Amino acid sequence: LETITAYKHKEVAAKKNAFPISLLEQAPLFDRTPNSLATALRNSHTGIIAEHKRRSPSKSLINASSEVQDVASGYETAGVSGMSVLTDTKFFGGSLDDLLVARDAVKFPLLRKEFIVDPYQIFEAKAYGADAILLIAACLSNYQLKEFSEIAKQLSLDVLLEVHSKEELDRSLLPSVDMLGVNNRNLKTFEVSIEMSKTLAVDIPNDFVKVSESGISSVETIKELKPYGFQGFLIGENFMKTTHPGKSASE
Ligand code: IGP
Repeated sequence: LETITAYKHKEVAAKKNAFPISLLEQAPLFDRTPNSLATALRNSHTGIIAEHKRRSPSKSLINASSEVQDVASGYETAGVSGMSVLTDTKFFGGSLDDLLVARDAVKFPLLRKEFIVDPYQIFEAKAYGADAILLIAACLSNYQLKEFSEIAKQLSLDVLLEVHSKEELDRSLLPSVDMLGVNNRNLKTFEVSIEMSKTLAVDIPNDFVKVSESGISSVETIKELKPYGFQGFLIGENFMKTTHPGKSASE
């Protein structure tokens, strides 16, 4: 995780020079009215956020052949609540262009899945058509969590804040956060356990939409997690490893 965040700081520094925030604010999509992911999850019975993920540090190649517009339309047709688009290139093989292509293809809520370490990336999310951003507690200080989530709210973006421990959860219960995500995958060891969601669920107040992330591979797992108050389920690999991710999401 330290490797990734250090890389992200460098990436952002280079982009800021080439393309300052003042230019991002002029992007046509910057004035678009977002479609709330939190609201979509609250109003849904299934609550699936389906992810576009080509590869990952833990699994290397997942899907090299699907086109992002087909994946996005497939997910939307399948009736999931929203889509997560990985925009990191170096570790996950995604891009901001993927987000733009998905935005052009669908109307449902899109989450920018990125390691956000600088407010610049929140403005980027907005300029490329996202409705929500991910913030990862493990990458950010208390001050940053508050500052970054407030910036997102000013831009009318929903915030999904990801935690992996009680300590991270305790410093994440902020009024500017809409959804709290429990990552079942430990970002340091890549170990996956659904028990993580169950353990932390009891300490998440009901005013947050609870999202369980990673390692979800069956309807049984979703049924198991619902009694703990989860309304959102972030699923990537299980759909992306198939030839038609959208078709898998509808089954
Ligand atoms: C999806 P999975 O096991 O269904 O492919 O997981 C998603 O939760 C995972 O990609 C993820 C992630 C992240 C990726 C969760 N948090 C933070 C990158 C950064």
